[in-house]
Amino acid sequence: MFRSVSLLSKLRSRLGQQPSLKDSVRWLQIQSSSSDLDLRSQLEELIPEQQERLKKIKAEHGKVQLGNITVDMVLGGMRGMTGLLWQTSLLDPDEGIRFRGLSIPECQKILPAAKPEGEPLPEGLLWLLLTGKVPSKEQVDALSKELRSRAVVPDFVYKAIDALPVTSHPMTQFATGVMALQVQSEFQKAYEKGIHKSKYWEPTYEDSLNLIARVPLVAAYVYRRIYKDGQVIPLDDSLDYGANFSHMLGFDSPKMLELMRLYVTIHSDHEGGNVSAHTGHLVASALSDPYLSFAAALNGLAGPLHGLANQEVLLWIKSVVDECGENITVDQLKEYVWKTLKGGKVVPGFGHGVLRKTDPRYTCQREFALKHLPDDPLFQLVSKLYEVVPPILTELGKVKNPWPNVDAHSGVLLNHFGLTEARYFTVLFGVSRSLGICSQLIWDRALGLPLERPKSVTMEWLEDYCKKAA
Ligand code: NMX
Ligand code: MLT
Repeated sequence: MFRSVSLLSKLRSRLGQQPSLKDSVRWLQIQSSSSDLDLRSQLEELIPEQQERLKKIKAEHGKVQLGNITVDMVLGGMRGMTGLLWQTSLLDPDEGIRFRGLSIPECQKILPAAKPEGEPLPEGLLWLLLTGKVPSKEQVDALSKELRSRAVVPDFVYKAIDALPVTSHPMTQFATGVMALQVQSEFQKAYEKGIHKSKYWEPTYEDSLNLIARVPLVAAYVYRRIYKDGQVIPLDDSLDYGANFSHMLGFDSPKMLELMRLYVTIHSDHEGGNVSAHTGHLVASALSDPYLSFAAALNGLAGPLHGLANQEVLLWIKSVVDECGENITVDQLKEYVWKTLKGGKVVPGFGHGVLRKTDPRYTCQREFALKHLPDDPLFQLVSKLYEVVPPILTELGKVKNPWPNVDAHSGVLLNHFGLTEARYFTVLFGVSRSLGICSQLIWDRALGLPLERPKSVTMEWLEDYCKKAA
């Protein structure tokens, strides 16, 4: 199966010039052949072969060099330093993310949807991330049902959130809820009972699926608590994962349900080095259970250079409108961007640690907007920013990627459908990221990946080393 995805990459280049053949052959290569509807039993089959694969890589290629570490890398946030194994997705600087080899447009085409030509169902993406296979609609429906049956949140979780002032940041309330969910960790219980290390992945799987199933309830509780007088909307047993999340937040329009399916799918995973994924993986490497690991990841996501940027973008766009009105001219917009930069601030939603072109997650959200809300004034402002900001960031001379990232677009879509509270946006990102981080955590335990512990050095060490090396 994993071989079929790598075969797919080879096929991709060979079939590049034959668009009519291309899609059907890809489809055949990666579609799940099994009719088994149970995700866990699929993993049981896959794990032994992947363990062998990793053993072989270690034995045959363990000493192969993957690059040189420079002082710039050590001082520059480890950019460009290959240092992690992350199976669920891979990021290309120019092309953007691929989930198990599939780009976002491919996922939109191939993954099962709720309706014809609709956006992918996040459960299908979860299946793909975990197994590397494209599930059938029946498999996705079975997973939807399983997630609904796991979506039970004990009252003490809500009480833990209620102990915080209602004015606390939504991410603080959300992470607190996730920490309270930890009380039910199967991994912790199993570890206390002395589980054999070869079985670690099993309670990790249970925790992960429970966590993924439960975080929308916790997130929706936080939203309704802060913005809707605490009037909670229960899960609807007839809805899929993304639609249910939107429903529990209080948004039931068919377009918003589609947006939420797309949103949860595209924010789920962005290879392993981003702050939230890396934090989750690092904390889990100490055998902390998925709840502890994911709560840590959320705290990284809550930083303004990472996930909180989606909040910052809408607040910034609204401040532009407040100051200059909706019909702002290009010259006024340029002036506003320069004012932001001269104030020692970043332009939120632009730039990236790895990407060097427009983020395909931005592009697919733009396509959604063109289809569903082309006349929205804030969407039109976002489109103007696409023209105005990159040349200015390029002119600065130091910005490595002047193009927009995922966060440049998401806020205006949510705002259009009535989810206007920018401070809440990062919680949505967090719910989605549970899919990617937890999928990889299951594989971390299945593959027996070790404690993460890189070497650090001091400035004295660096000076001394470089003197000797000169
Ligand atoms: N506005 C102003 N300055 C920027 C921007 C921007 N959008 N992007 C990069 N720079 C600056 C950066 O602050 C740094 O300045 P200095 O040397 O004075 O510290 C310089 O350009 C070089 O940075 P890069 O190497 O291009 O970017 P880096 O990899 O360090 O950081 C980000 C990547 C994403 C943190 C950065 O581009 C940024 O701050 N963007 C705005 C915040 C944002 O949108 N974050 C969301 C990223 C996506 N996500 O969801 O996580
Ligand atoms: C993400 O989705 O995690 C962000 O784009 C940041 C990153 O990849 O570094």
